[in-house]
Amino acid sequence: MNNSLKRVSALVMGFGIGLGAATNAWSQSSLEEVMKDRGLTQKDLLAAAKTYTPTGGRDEYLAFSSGGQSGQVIVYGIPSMRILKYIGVFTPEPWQGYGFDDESKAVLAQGRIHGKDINFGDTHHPAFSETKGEYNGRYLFINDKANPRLAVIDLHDFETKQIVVNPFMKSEHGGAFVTPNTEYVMEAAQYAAPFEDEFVPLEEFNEKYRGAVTYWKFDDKKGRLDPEMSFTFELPPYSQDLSDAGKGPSMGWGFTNSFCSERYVGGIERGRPPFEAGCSQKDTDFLHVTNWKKAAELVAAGKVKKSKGSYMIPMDQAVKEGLLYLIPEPKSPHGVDVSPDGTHIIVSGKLDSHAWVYSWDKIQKAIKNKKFEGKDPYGIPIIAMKDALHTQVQVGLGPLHTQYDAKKCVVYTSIYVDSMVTKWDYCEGKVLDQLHIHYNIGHLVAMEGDSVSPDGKYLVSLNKLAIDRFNPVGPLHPQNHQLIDISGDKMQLLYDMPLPLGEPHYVVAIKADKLKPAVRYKSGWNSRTDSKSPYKTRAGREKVVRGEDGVVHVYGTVIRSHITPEIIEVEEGETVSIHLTNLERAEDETHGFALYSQNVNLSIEPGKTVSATFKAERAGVFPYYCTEFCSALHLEMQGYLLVKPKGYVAKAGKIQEGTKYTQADYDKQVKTNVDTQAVINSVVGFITSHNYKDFPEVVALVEDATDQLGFAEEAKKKSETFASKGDYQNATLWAGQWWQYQVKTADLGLRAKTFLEEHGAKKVK
Ligand code: K7E
Ligand code: CUA
Repeated sequence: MNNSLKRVSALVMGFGIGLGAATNAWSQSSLEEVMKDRGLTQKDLLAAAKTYTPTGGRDEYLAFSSGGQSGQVIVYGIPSMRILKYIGVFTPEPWQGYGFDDESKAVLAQGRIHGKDINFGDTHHPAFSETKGEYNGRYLFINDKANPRLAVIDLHDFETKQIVVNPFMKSEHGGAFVTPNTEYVMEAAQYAAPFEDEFVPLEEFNEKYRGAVTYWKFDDKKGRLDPEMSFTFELPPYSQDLSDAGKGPSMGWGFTNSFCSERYVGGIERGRPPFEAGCSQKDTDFLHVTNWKKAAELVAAGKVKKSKGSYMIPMDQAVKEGLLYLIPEPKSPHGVDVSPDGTHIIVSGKLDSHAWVYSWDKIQKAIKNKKFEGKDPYGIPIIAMKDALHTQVQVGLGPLHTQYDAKKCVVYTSIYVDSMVTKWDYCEGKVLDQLHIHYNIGHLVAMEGDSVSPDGKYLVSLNKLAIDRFNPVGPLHPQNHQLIDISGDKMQLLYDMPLPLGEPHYVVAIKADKLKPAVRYKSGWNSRTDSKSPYKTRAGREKVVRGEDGVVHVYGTVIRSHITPEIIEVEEGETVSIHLTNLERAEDETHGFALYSQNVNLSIEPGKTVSATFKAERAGVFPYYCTEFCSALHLEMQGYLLVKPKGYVAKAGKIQEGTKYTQADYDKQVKTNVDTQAVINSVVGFITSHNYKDFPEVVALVEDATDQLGFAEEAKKKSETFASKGDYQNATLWAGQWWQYQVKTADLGLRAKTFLEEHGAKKVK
């Protein structure tokens, strides 16, 4: 290797020297010694072998966890339990620039309520989009319990695209649950409240406070929920809880729990018994059965009126049209889970030690024969428990949620009070196995557990308390997600994963190979609207425009290792809108942009265009820089926003050069550049003599390298022009820039070469 190649390689290939020594130290200890040192058993080793993923390895499943109060979604791999991403949803997330760039601010602004920004969400239930009941890997939905909202995340880039606010509810819980072809996303209210946005006294609770379930129409082509075509069922004020959509024979129907059909209103400070006493008096609550298919037909036929801009089906209309029924269910229920084949529905009551299995066949017969045991105070027909129930099974104290296995009839129910998972057979009605977890399990998730064909294999237990499982970190403990192997007859606990970001309620897990996320955007892309940004800027077309809107628009670009423009001048009081396009095509070459004291912090992934608009209220000097360590000259990726006082008159003179250069400096730089070019040529020779066009990753790198080489050529011309005029100051500086572009070309070229070598590229003639 010649000297300049070494220099370039050292510069561009990073700083990883001396790994060999560490490897040797490892190999000195035997497995037995490590086991002894760390006090590991054979069982531990087996568990480790089932979860350990060697460097570069991939997971079989990806889990999408609610981030609880963080208002985010957490993505991790199964079985490794390694966290891969936090997706900003209802909450600003600085690293992704979410809630900082204008484009994502517009998404968060969709979630405003009565004009107020709400910068958190109490996320509970994520759900995948489905085709014929199978996860299709295209979208993820998640709800916000505190401020009744739903969000749409596109799994093409793992970004939040839309937030909708429920026009009727004041809180919700039973969302997001998806119908088998993602026709609708269910969202059910939790705490009853008046539909109007005005004061209604609690004395009018029974008459004016209402529950509801909304079926949000999903427009599959646009990838967005369509509020115009969505409809809501008015429901009694029973504190609706979770929902699930029917499938197979129960396709077209939805199921929603309730936990306070007593309609009790507390007021402990007024001497009234509290909510908890009044809401747990009756032995049963009501499962609500709604017919969304028929409701959609009524909407299409123009038979449903709109209220607050959205379709609303009043209870009397729902009853008259046969769209709404009630069935008694175990006291204070929580989960309602429809079986993969759609024939059974399992409901667990927190205050009942049984899980109740309903038969859809029986429910349907009762509806068909109009066999009801009576009506509730709102005139809704009630199907008798005996006319709907298949069986009841004693599963443990405080059963909550149920997941279905790949094996027929086998289910897993979370047992909150007893801190365990019960595996049981809902066809035969018998318990098969029980496993203690740590501690107080809430939801649990099996692989593809909500689809029509669950995979089984692993179960994750989402525990409410961690207590003594991890190193103490103060009174607020992390959450504990425990991985359980369910492939055999006996459940086996494999691994504890601490999750320190809000209280996740539910997780959904999908086969990793169903996801096909992009590695870059189309050039100049607004990722939030999924369209070309009007601010897209190409290399060499950077400009500053004082627009008719009175705003100073900066059309800029970022690429290793400079931001263009590097100097922005505005006047005090002007509004500035900085639009930056990342010109990179190479994988993982994200640039950041942070600006002093203006709360501007952007993430610009390859191809993306983002904007930041702010008022330059005060005169001053505001440095900006790239926040991602993107290249050896990352620290030099910087610039200045100069906010001049009103009426400022520039002093004569120019920028003083800190260092002076001579012809000798110029000649030295040119020599380096000529050597570097030889290296580049040899790398290019290697690439073009192989079938690199068969590797899209390499094609992208080559495109970027070609761009950089083009820039090098331009800088070279400039340096030569200055040299010919004897201006060695500028000649040397431009020769330096010429070399910078060469280094980036070489970096990309070497990355491409390594990729080809590692992926067995073939030589072509
Ligand atoms: Cu916490 Cu599904 Cu909101 Cu149960 S929910 S635990
Ligand atoms: Cu771009 Cu650091």
